[in-house]
Amino acid sequence: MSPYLLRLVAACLLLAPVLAACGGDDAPSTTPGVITESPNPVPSIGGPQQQPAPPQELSAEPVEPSDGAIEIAASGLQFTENYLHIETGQAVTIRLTNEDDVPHNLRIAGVDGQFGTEDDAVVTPDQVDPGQVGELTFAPAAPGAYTFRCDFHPDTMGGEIVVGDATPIPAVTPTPADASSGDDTADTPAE
Ligand SMILES: [Cu+2]
Repeated sequence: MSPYLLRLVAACLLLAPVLAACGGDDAPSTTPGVITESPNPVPSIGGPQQQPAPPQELSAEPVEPSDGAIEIAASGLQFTENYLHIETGQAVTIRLTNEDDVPHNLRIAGVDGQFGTEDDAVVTPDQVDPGQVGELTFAPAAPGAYTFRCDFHPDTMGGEIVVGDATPIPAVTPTPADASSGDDTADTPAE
């Protein structure tokens, strides 16, 4: 390559970014009056994400807090009250008394609709032993229906906390066919 060509190539390389920067794109990247919204991981308007269906038939009537608290029990491997209702913007303390002789707890899925994630609300202690009381405070950011469950009995113990005038998610009720096939396929070792 001749020295002349080399200089030409070098000049082009040096000029390329300048030409690209000057060409065409004369609109400023920030337009006055236009607010760019930043992504928000917590939906504040749309409400909670799709929640799992509770694995226990809901109580007929919703339970409202009394003095900011709702008292429920775990008894006979079920939540005694599992259809709870609070107003939008309200915080509620849920107190769970374990009347059984096995551990229970109560975990709310939170806005992401998933159990076992950071936005869950879980009673303290997270294992409520027989005779103990566990407690949590739930202050949802958005109205909607939130599912809770017992981590020790996730297939049989659960419920709904309805915030505002949302509709509770119906429980999954096993059909007789499901129940019998479930028994058939249950792999319990002979004792
Ligand atoms: Cu349980």
